[in-house]
Amino acid sequence: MDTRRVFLIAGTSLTVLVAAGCGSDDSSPDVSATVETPPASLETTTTGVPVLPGPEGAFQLPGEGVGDDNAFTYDEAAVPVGSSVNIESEGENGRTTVTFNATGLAPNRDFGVHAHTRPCGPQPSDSGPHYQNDVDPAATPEKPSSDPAYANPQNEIWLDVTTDANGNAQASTTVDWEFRDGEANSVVLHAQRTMTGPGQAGMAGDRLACIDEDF
Ligand SMILES: [Cu+2]
Repeated sequence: MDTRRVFLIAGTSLTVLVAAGCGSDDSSPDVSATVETPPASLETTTTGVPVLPGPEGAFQLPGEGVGDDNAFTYDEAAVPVGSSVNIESEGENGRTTVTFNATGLAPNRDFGVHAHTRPCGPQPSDSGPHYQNDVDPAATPEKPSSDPAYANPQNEIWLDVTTDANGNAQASTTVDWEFRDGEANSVVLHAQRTMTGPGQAGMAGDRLACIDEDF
């Protein structure tokens, strides 16, 4: 009996310690499950080179970012802290395929998703306009391209999704071009599906979240 009780107490303490060890976002113990992997990976990294593991793609509030790759949510209801996005981009022989995998977003809702030019920042607008292969000559910083001849899913990267009941979603797109080096730096999640009509093409409502991606 005594031994068992001691074991249970020890087990409990260990759990608390592990949870505390994850505590880069100590304000929300509920998300500890989503950040369990990073500490484990860090422990096995004995070379002294801090490989930033899991946090990549896990959304945080602006100002709480870790490392160079930021993933910010500007709307915690739609894109909860700890939800995550994984983006893969493969360019080859003049074609590029980008895939988008999200977990833990708000369930059963639409998101417009695009590649944007600038890195994420504290403000939703920091990520700049959409990356375009053929750049719309009429676009300005104040008035981004909304001409369907340029703002379309063949000339930009669009990865609109509808989440399932668990808030998960996948999308993939292939375009007939490769990114110019350094000119696409983020992926932005918007509040609506992307519109296509003249004067509104490419628009998809508020920017809800942003993740750095070095295309
Ligand atoms: Cu966008």
